[in-house]
Amino acid sequence: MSGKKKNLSDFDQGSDIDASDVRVGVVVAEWNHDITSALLHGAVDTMKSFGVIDENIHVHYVPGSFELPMGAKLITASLQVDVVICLGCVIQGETRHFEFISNAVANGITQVGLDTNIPVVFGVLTTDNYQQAKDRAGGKHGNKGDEAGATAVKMAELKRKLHSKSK
Ligand code: RBF
Repeated sequence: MSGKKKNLSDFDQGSDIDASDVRVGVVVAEWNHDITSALLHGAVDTMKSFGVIDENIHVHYVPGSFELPMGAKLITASLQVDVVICLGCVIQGETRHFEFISNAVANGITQVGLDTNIPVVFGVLTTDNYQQAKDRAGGKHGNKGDEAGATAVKMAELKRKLHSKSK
């Protein structure tokens, strides 16, 4: 990979993938809703461009980013999904909540994926301010939701490929 490219969306999106039977759970934090809903639109549009169908995209909401790992775990326990996407936006405030929430979410999301063997995609913005978040949710730095959607399809595909080899 070239060191110049900063966005996953700059890389080959794997357009030969047919994801028409991929089942996806999406957990969206309600905190900073205008940002997270823009991430959701990007993720859904991108997954559809790979062939994922509406009926196979299961969207659920949690209050804030801190709840994303539990939301993801509940989805893996109750729905038959190939992959889960977590979408949130944590903005630096005046207190240390930012670090606690960001670290807990990143660690929690990692743990859910490893514990369940279902890939969980980290689509959480952690920014210094609101404008930085806007710029990455459909603004001048693209939409990180697009990247989360593409990553989900690719991880579902990888899992399927390796699973079929093990049979
Ligand atoms: N949730 C977010 O998704 N993004 C935030 O920027 C955010 N900031 C918070 C700041 C404070 C001081 C607190 C108490 C909570 C914040 N939350 C934020 C909510 C958090 O993720 C969680 O929903 C609540 O703490 C309830 O468990």
